[in-house]
Amino acid sequence: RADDGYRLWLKYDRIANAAERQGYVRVAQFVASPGNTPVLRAASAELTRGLGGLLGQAVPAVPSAGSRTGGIVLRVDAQASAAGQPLKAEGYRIFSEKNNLVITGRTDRAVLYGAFALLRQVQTRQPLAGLNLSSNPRIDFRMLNHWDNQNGTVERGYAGSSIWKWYELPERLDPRYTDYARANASIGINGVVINNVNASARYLSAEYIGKVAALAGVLRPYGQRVYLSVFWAAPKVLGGLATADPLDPQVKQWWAAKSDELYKAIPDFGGFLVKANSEGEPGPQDYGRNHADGANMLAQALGRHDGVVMWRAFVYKAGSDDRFKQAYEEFQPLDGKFDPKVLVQVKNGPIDFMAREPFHPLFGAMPKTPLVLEVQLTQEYLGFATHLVYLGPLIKEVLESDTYAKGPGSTVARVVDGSVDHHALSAIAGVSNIGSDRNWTGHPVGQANWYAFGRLAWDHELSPAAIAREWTRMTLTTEPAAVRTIADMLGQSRSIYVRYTMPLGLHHIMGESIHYGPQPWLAKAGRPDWTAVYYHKADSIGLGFDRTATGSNALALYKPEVQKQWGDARTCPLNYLLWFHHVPWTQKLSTGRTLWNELATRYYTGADSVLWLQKQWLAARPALDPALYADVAARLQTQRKEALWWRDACVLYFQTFARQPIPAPFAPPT
Ligand code: GCW
Repeated sequence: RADDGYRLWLKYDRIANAAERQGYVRVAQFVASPGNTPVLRAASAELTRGLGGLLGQAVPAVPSAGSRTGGIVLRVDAQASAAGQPLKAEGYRIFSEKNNLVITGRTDRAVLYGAFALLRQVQTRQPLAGLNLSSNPRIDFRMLNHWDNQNGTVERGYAGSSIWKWYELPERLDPRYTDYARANASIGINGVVINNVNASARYLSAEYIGKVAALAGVLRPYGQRVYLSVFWAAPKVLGGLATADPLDPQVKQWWAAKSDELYKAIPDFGGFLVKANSEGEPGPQDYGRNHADGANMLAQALGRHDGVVMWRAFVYKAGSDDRFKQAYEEFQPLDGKFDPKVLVQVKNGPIDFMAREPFHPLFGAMPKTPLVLEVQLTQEYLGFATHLVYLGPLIKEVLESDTYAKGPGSTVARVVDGSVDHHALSAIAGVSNIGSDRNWTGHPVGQANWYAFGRLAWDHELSPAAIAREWTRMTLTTEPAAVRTIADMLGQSRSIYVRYTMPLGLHHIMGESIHYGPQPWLAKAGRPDWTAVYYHKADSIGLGFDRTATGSNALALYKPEVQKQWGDARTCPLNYLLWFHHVPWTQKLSTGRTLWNELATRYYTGADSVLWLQKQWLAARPALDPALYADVAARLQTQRKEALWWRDACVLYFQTFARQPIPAPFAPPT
């Protein structure tokens, strides 16, 4: 049967090789589980289903192993430890005991994660016998943020409409919700913000709280809590109050009552995500208050309930000389002023989810505040669902960036996981790329971005290349040569995209509003920060945004070690060059080419690399499902067409400033 992609990486098709299958059968003859909680029942159901499929024979669930051996035992053990260290609440361990494989952890959720780890082991054809492995999540709140609207559309979504069917809830629970929850659990995601940060107040109405509660009921057995994005002015819109001032007693009272109502319906409700005073959304500044006043009021409204407030730092306004600095200027001075239940959620870069950005200068600059790293999985600036772009390397690049906040090694990952500043809370969020498309993500390889996010959120030490191989084997094929070919495509794909769209540190030169395709010529009065010319600053001398002391001086927001890396145009890594420097067209770069020649070379070789992607995909064809092969092959054709569009638009536009010929061997024949 043709693979329609619906099962994602949770494919439990029978292992073709009989000897290989037999090897697993010997150690996976039954699943013994007390099954006394919904989470444990989910874990044992997944194992019997998964192993049953992979081994091609029933793997029964039993309440306890008794004297049986050769099976899998699920065990919640408050004392569970690994290598002499107590496991974290969600950490698991798998080990052999009396010829059984025990999956253990301190909570039933830990056992659920262990169950998926064991299945992954089989799906990627690793041995089970004698297995001894353990894993703790490094970050506590591993969140998916949906930008889904109440009317079923998804902001910046390219995979159909929202999977949430509000008009059917709470009565009908689409079976898809369960498959969604399984997919999330399999990669360790434990929190879901179900609605867009550009939020409708309606989600806080009694009617919708009932619907959200029904969804929470589906996600709970899979270890996920539900959170809501809230509309700041809800007390006015829903409550009929005259104000939404966070210091107003009636406003406080309204939010406290709303929290009580939410927790009554959803006892494990996770909390609130807030976009305030950003891109036209209302917020505390409308009343002369600051972000901390707003966030703290909500935190206090949560009161005794076990929830948190994630307050977004994605703010910028017209009239600044450099948007790069704005979030820092508004938030950094508030460090130390936030309630302990507040986390500040910061995008990976200072502008907006570009294909490559320097890390956001707030990381490392707010030691008293737990910061959430927000990355975008949906490919708003990365080719929607038509360009093959694997985001593992992008996310890893950010996580590995060294802020030098407390000396070398103070990476963004360690700021976020709380280890640099010893925070009690830690969180990471991915803006979801899924929708109602049969295969969830539109582009089949978009699934890898959902997958990689979860895996890195759990353990930021994992390598994106290993994750790419793992995903490929679970999702596409286990044939070794094809796995290598595809993992190689995935590994290169983001660099290729950068080369033909925004090489050398160019940024924000995409099409207006829709953010699709190139529009480097975009200029307009009023909101220069919504144009392209504001960011690339091309002129007869050169190209790029001077953010050193001779320019906006945004570079000064970083620690001196970072400034040293990026501060000198002669030594700045080329990937970041035009982020920080206005470079003469004729300047010789470390590659030996002038800026103009290097720019043109990158656009041309980048666009031609799509031909390489196509060749690789063709080489893997015999190992792939035909329908899936054809789907990606067709999308690659679109990608090639659009890579040429980017190349020609940008090279020809910048040529009007550089006034130089396109270098050989790329120059079109005359
Ligand atoms: O990247 C921009 C998007 C907006 C989005 C905003 C944000 C949800 O273009 O669509 O709004 O960021 O992150 O708030």
